[in-house]
Amino acid sequence: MTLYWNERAETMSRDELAARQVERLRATVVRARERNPLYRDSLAGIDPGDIRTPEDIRRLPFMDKDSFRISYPLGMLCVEQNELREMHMSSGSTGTPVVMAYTEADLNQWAECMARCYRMAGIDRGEAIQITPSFGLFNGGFGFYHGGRKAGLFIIPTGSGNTPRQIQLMQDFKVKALMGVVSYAVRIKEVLDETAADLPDLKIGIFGAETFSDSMRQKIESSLGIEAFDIYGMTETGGVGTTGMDCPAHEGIHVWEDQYIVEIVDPATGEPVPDGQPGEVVFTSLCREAIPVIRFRTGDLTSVRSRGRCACGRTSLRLNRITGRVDDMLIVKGVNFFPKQVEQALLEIPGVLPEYQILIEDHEGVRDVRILVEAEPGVTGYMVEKHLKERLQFSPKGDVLAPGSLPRQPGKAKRVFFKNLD
Ligand code: DLL
Repeated sequence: MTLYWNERAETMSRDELAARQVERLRATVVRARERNPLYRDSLAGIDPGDIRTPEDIRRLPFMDKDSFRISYPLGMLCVEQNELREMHMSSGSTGTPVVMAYTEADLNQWAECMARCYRMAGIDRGEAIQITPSFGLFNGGFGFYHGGRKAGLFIIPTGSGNTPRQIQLMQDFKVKALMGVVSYAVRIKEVLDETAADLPDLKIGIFGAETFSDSMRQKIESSLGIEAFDIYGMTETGGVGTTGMDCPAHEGIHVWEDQYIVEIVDPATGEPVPDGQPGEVVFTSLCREAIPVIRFRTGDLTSVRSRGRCACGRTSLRLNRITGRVDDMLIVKGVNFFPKQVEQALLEIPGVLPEYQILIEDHEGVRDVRILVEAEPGVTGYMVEKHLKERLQFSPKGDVLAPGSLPRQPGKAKRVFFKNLD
């Protein structure tokens, strides 16, 4: 098996990549402006000829989730509706849906990105994969599916739910690789323990849709006996895998830069931040037809890890794994932190299990944090409080619960809850 799905695209020199980006960016701007009134307005006054380097993208205005929401359902379309072949949708935090629609070429572009991810993880033609995200409006199930078809994989499309049966199928069909949202990997391990089923002979897990700490990743890897890859993507860029994944070197997420331009900007000012500095991720699609995005502010936070050639040979820029979302940051008694930091610290404590909730309690304007966490016998609230205080520089209360006490949710896990005690 070769290491690459598309060796030329994945290993081209950065100069060649930049030239391709400029050419595709110009074409995207011209098309969007010609075909959609919203883009005609927002891109008025932009001369595509002024785009000479990828950095010239800074001349273009930003868009964000609201751009999708106010144009619900298909106000951002740049093709005729009869050219559409599929749609996906995420409800988002406000409940106003974000819709992504696909032409045949868009589905092919998505499949191409996903096929690169599969090959990068070491999955070859004919090998069995099990797809556990739901098949429906959420892009997860179908994204893994389209890519699996293109890459010639044997697809077990279980979708979500019925974990004991999922485990049985992994065994019966000799599944090599498991696809899912991060918290589902934890659920599989729990059900394996509850039912005393044999550990399936999995080799690879591809997980995403939620931030996960390094300690969570290690726990998943050791409990399922797999190598875990971090796959990134979102409805607005076209779904899971469109924006990249980490490679076997696990030195950051490779962005498919011939398909997307990525920028990291200061969330407050929108100005670019230097490599290595944290900021908000912004994507521009270069090859999408139905709904291209131009400088889409994702709300996700991370930094550029490297623009150098990776040990795997790929030349694309690498992002550090996602820290959280701009609106996920919690401030308690003057200390800022992200849920991922709490997860990392919790899972460093021996005997603590990967199910937890962060409860923010407001009492007469004062905020306290209570951490509810499942753990094996022997772990005490004091142990949790002491470790979190050392690692996080503030003092949450720690409530240790028996395994299985916290509710399990299908899909993305909700970890943070707010409670007003007044
Ligand atoms: O969650 C796509 C996906 C499905 C990715 C399955 C990976 C696996 P949305 O529902 O639109 O799409 O949510 C996108 O989820 O902006 C991030 O905040 C978060 N997210 C996605 N992947 C990761 C990741 C899918 N690997 C939003 N690490 C994004 C951290 C992630 N956060």
